[in-house]
Amino acid sequence: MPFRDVLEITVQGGKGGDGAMSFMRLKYIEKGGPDGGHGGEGGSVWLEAVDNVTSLDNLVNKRSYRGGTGLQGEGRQRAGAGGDDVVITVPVGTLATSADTGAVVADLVEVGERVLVAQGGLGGRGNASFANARRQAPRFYERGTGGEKIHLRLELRTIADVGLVGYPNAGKSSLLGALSNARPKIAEYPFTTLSPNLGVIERDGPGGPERITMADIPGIIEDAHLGKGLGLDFLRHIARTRLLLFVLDLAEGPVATLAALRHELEEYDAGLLDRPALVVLNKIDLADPSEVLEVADELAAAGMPVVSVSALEGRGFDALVPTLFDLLPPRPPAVAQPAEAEPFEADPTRVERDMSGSGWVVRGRDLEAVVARFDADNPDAVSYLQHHFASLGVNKLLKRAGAATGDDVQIGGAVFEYFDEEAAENEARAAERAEKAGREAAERRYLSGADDEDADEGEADDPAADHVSTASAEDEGTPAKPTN
Ligand SMILES: Nc1nc2c(ncn2[C@@H]2O[C@H](COP(=O)(O)OP(=O)(O)OP(=O)(O)O)[C@@H](O)[C@H]2O)c(=O)[nH]1
Ligand SMILES: [Mg+2]
Repeated sequence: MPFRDVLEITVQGGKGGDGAMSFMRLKYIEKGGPDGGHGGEGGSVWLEAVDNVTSLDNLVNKRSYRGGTGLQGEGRQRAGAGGDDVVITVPVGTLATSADTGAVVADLVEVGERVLVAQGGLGGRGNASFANARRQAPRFYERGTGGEKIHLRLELRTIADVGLVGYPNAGKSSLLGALSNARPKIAEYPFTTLSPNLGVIERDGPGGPERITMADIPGIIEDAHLGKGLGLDFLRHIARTRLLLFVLDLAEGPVATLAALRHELEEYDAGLLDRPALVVLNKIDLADPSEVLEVADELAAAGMPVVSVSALEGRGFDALVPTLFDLLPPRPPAVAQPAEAEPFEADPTRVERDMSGSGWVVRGRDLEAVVARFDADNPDAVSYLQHHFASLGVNKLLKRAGAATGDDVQIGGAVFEYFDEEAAENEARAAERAEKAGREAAERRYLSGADDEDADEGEADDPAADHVSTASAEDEGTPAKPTN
């Protein structure tokens, strides 16, 4: 099976449970109070870094993950159970980015690290939460919300202290095998190594054992930066190491090879050339010492320390190992790399004409999210929603746009009927004034002995305080479905 180090998956949090609608039932008490509990939260999806897998191969067959669904709340104020979380294990060194925006979601550099990648939905509130002095028996509940969904690009980037960079067959695997505990495959043909191998080099230091991890990266060839050979994939792994070790075969034009390797790195990421590096001139057992010295001198012109070795015979390691420890820059402090917050785009509430041209559509993420959580066919829920409309300034916006009482107003998936409270109040006030004037006139007539005609009762009834009321079944049928 080919080695997978890049893969896309879809993760989604579970839906939150709906709140419950329930009323207490007690012996001898006919109507108990509302006691519906909250819905459970939806389960979330996490990524966790482990070190017992070295590729993304085991994710190949399952590309979609979803957290468990939260259960609905119950009577007696009992909350519904939360949905189960899902934990996806990935090799340490996995970088997760949004496949859509490229934003970093998780950079798992330590074993055991866990990052939330898709939050489960919220549970809805039960009807008990909506009771207050005015609304003692709310016959509605809040719905749970859907879980977060994201399309992730997972990329495995080997994390090692030292990265071995060289042409195929230069002896990189031989060197790793001779210096460390790793036992990579070694053979006399090129491209023996097809996926990165990791090894640990240990030595006794004054404060106990000191360790360096070394990655044997598949051979780089000319135009690797353009994707040639195993190219690009492995340049990525090299980019995650702190010290570069160029491995050159003494018999294969090492000076030109070094220049070519550096060129490939530079083309991929120019910053790589600024990284601490050293040169290992390998296979010295196949040449005479004078030739080795001459070539080593030539290589030194590049400005990096040069160590001559024979990976096969273990020669030169006395100089190589201390040089590695000396050159390795200190590990940067482990800073949890926070996911780059995606810019939060404001989605203000706004009013537009609907498609028919006679009604209105009110848009806005916050407003639509609130409406989606309630049953717009339920009068109790609608009267609750009206408070939100007022606080979000929906009524003012509609009025300014020119809405008139009776107009259809679509918000998310629900249709309401606009009621212009101010106009109604003005009308009522005018009627009151007219009534008062009539009464006074009648009184004057009475005092002056004129006809005692009844004063007009007027229509001073306080209009419903509702700003927007649902299209009721009598006049409109059930609220229309959204038009979009
Ligand atoms: N004589 C001699 N042969 C060596 C030495 N180092 C490696 N070799 C041989 O060179 C060949 C390639 O060695 P590998 O370690 O597989 O080379 P590599 O750089 O890992 O090659 P790829 O994985 O193909 O990129 C093998 O036949 C090794 O035995 C050395 O110091 N002296
Ligand atoms: Mg190899």
